[in-house]
Amino acid sequence: MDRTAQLTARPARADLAYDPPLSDTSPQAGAARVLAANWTGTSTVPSRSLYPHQWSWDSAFIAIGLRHVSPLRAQTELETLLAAQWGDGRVPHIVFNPSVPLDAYFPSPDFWRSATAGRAAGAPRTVQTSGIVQPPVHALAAWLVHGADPGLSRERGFLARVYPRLAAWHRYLLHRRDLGGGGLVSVVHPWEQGMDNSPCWDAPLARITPAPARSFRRADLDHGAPEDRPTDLDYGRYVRLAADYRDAGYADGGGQFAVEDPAFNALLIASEHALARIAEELGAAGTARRARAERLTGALVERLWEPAAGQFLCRDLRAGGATVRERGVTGLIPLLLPDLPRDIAAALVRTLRGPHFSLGDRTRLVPSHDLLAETFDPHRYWRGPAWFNTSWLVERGLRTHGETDQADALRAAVVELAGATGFAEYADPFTGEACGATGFSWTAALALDLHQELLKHLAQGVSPTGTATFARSDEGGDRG
Ligand code: 9WN
Repeated sequence: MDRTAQLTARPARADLAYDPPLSDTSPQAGAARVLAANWTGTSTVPSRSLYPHQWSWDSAFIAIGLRHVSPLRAQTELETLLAAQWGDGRVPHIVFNPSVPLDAYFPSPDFWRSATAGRAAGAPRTVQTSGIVQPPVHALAAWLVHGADPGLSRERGFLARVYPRLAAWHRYLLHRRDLGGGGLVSVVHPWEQGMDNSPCWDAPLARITPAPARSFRRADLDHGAPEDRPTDLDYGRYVRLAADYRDAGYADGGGQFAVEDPAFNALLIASEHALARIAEELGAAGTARRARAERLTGALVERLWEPAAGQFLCRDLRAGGATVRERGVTGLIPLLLPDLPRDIAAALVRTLRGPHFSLGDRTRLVPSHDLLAETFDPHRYWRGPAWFNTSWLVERGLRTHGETDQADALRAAVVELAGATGFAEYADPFTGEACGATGFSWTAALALDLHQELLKHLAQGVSPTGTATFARSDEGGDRG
């Protein structure tokens, strides 16, 4: 916590641990203000303009930063999301706010029709949601949020309440989404993986017949420049895939799109390790979860590691398990796993610094796609620009593997550029110019988190190499 700001703060609102005065113009104060402005009372919108509901992986990243501002709000953020969990265990990618007009975001609740189309899968009756999912960052977030104020967490029974839901969520992924039968989870829509318009989806999407453009109205173009957003053709395919899934009652296994993705699976493994810690905190054993996380790490390496590329690549199950040759940032995210074989971690660091991502040379934040690819575009959604959540994950990975100088430089870039861009949704990877929405919640949250890490290390007079967020299974991990 920024003690100076705390001392000079206005009398704090009850649930705020960090409530800087308006006169404070530091980036940390700016980040806290973004999180306050985007707070709805029970959760945080990613962006007031572009994304006016609650998003799943956004909420996990937001909670990781929000814990420094208000541990209570951070707990509530995750609890609100998990309250919309389906009976089959899936955590929906959007939880809709009923007071937001239907035309503010597409696809809206009347497209997903969760309560009716999702009945067999156990969709909730009282809240409307989408029917697809997003990466499982939640158990990791819950563990970090607990560590920010263990007293409050225990008093409220936070972990005891979220643990069964998180366990059911992982069970859904592991049992219903192992579509390739090799132990890894598949995504059935590009929106599930979170990097929606990545060139990694071009080949798997190419065989999908797009829904006709006149059958839907995009709301994103009311707020974003068309040349930065996915094309109408891509949108037509997103809509077709989502509509087919809905019309099949959100049953898994039959769809035309099924991809094993490195980041999605790595985040599941990190969260499985976190669930082991949560279990232990609650007095149970974490051994089986750790063993599962190790098995999953083995499967990730066996199925998605590509030695010649020096990174992980996606596998397209509907093309007979063919490797997708595009190099997305997704293939670097497994660096966050502490138990990754040493030679693989070293190769990932080389790739990150090499010509394809050029970190520390041509780029300061990690680009979302291979700079050398024909498909690279520095401004279009997930086809090249840098997002702050992926840079945060890579920073955590670099630190975990003892790459302290690289991690320090990336941390400085995240903190500085988040503030300088007005907490932009993403940035031009070469110039750092703001792109997309500003006042974007996870940008503010994760910049705040890295700033807190920096303060903590300065206070300790050391720059530790790595147990902060992603600890080895035999280490203690972050307790706040
Ligand atoms: C579809 C909310 C979400 C993020 C995704 C990002 C974008 C939505 C969209 O916004 O996706 O879910 O309409 O483009 O790609 O990662 O969770 O911030």
